[in-house]
Amino acid sequence: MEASMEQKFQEKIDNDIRIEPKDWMPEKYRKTLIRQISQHAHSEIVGMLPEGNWITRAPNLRRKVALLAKVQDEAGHGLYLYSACETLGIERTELIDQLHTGKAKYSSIFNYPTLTWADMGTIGWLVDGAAIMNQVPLCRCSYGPYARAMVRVCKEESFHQRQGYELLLTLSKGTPEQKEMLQESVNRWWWPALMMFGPNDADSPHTAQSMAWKIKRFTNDELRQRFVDMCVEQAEILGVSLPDPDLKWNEERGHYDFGEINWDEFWNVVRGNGPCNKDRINTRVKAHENGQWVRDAASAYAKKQSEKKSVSVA
Ligand code: FAQ
Repeated sequence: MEASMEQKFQEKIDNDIRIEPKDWMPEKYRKTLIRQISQHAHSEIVGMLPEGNWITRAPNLRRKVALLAKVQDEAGHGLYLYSACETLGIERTELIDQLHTGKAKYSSIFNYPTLTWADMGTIGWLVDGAAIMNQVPLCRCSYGPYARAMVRVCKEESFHQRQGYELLLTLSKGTPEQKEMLQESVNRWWWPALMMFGPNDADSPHTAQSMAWKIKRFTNDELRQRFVDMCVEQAEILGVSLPDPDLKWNEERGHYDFGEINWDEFWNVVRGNGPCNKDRINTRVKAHENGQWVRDAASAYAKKQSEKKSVSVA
């Protein structure tokens, strides 16, 4: 019985028919989606922190408004993604608890500090750039609610990427100090941005199955390569160098070769020992606790409204 259900399920996937919440799905498919979508949601929410840190220090009103809007957008992305995840039969409180207790991962990139104003541009260019490269294919993910959530997320991320690039372009035409700040920032963020795509395919335990289920449409290495190819040209326009002596065009492959990623650093950050892991989680937990009264007030209000409605219906 289970085997034939699984066969039909795979046939739907192979024919690009979306899986919806009430459809039968293998337990492992459901678990994989909960894992990926919740990690993605957590990344959006924790991802607000490095940039939120600079809102009060933006150099002018235009930059402040743009940064504020971007950080707000990330909160929105987290909310759509938590909602998509809840359609798989898990409560949001449980997901948040997994984040706060360190059971659930979030993207390694948000465990690095934002030390200068240029980091606001570099995050837009490289971090949002990597996020888009990874997320556009997710608009074609086999699970309907995730795929649909990603359409809006990608549109907003693409705006974020452009605001970051425009910020950097301004710095690139500025004073020698501004140019130096730009280069120093790119030097710090380049390698962590490449790590966002996850381990090399040979060391990625989930890629093969997620590709067969069309949750992922490209492997980690394929997307990382596309990202490198795209960035080289954009770096030239900015007049910055990318901190990799092995980066060079490979005529035969039709791609840029690049150096080996420091995987020890990656796993160290993923396991909780990066420069900001503890700070990020502590800040999240504190924000959650401080927001308890808002959740209580919203539930009390919703309860009152539904009581009023049931009285008027009776
Ligand atoms: N960081 O076998 P794989 C953003 C874990 S959103 C931490 O390759 P998979 C927006 C992985 O979870 C950025 N952990 O796994 C923004 C797994 O551990 P597990 C987030 C990582 O799932 C911009 C283990 O390693 N985007 O930036 C990382 O097939 C600016 C083995 O890995 C998404 O979440 C990592 N970088 O592929 C916000 C997109 N990489 O779960 C604010 C959706 C891997 O077994 C400002 N997610 N791991 O314990 C995906 O596409 C996939 O989940 C991958 C990983 C590609 C991230």
